Amino acid sequence: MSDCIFCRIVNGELPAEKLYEDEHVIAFRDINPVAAFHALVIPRKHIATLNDFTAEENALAGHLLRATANLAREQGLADEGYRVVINCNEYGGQVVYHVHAHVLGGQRLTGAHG
Ligand code: DGP
Repeated sequence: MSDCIFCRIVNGELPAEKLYEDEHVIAFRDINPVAAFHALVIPRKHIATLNDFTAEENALAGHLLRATANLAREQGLADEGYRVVINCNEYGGQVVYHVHAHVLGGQRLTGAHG
């Protein structure tokens, strides 16, 4: 989708500090970090929200989750711990409608929801 910010990052039309990419997903630093480490992991394919994954996309959903864990490990966060958040729709605080997993870490995170 040409009007989607994250599709434009996928296509290379917008810059991003990429930390990982493969055939199916890209990880890059959040432009507005709320933790010492804050990255986003997104599918290359435009899927608007967590609600929109289909059964045919089970493998992609699993790959996205595994990629978040691999990123956290590569960034040295795995042992101390980190948080993965997927905001969904308005009440969930979703702003960018291209599904993404926030990976937060590098510090002790307070409360269940930060
Ligand atoms: P959410 O509220 O879950 O939709 O979070 C969207 C996140 O996307 C928010 O933390 C800021 C980040 N973001 C928005 N636009 C850009 C951008 O152009 N580049 C990068 N790197 N991050 C962005």
